[in-house]
Amino acid sequence: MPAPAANKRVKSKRISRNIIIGSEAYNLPPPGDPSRPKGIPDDHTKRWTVYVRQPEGDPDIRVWLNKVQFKIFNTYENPLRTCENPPFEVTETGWGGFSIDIRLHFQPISGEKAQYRQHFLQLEKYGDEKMQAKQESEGCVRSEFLEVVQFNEPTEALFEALTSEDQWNYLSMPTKGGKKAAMMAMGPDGKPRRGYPNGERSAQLPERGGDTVPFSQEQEAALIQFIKEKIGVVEKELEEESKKREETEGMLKELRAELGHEAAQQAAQQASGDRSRRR
Ligand code: SLL
Repeated sequence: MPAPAANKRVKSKRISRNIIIGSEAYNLPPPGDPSRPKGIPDDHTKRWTVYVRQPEGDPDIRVWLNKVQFKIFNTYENPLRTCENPPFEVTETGWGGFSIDIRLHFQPISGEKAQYRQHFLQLEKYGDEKMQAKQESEGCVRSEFLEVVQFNEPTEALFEALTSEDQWNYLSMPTKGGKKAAMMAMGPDGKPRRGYPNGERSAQLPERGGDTVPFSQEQEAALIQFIKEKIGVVEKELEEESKKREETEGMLKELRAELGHEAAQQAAQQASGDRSRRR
């Protein structure tokens, strides 16, 4: 078989990946405080980190993400910061929030141009009272957004990589949180059983979920079952209501026959009033 090409596209396929773009900010001890780190300008009140990372348990971000650039406020030294490897993050100190331009550079096999995202560096507490109380007690203000990156008609090479079992290998590396995440993502045979039963590759959900794998075929099937049951309940209620309606209409017909036109009209008005009040 020829190697998957980086210049041929797989028609009518689209694969998405999620990333988290966020920032965290902590208060610095005030100037003069012995615990304040040295060499920080006196007007800086916060230490912050801006980051791009993958949701826990997701397939390896490195399969498609090559490097990330963060364009921070231009009074900082070297304001265009480049991260060639994870963690894709920048840590600095400062006094004010600003908008950070983020460039996502894809792996060469993707044949994709860089994409841009923005993140506002939130340093001050925000949200309702409860949220602010939490930020206060933790001494940390975090602002995170889930972003989706879509690969529309990916190159053959990228499609191969995004549907490969290898993209889950990093989960079994003995890194922080890796082991547990790995166990959750794997089936009982230790393999993340993915793709179709006939062996054809796909970007479909893993068979089983876990703490760190929230979406799975198992969970999808349970949800479909739940919805089907609820549809059954609603259909039964509808049937009962239709039967009641038929009965009422039958009674109306009888009344019409018994009382003649005028009385029947009154009865009809009465009935329609009853119906609208019931709604
Ligand atoms: C703005 N929000 O958009 C303001 C500017 C800049 C914050 C905020 C220190 C920078 C440095 C710092 O925190 N600047 O030390 O270079 O106009």
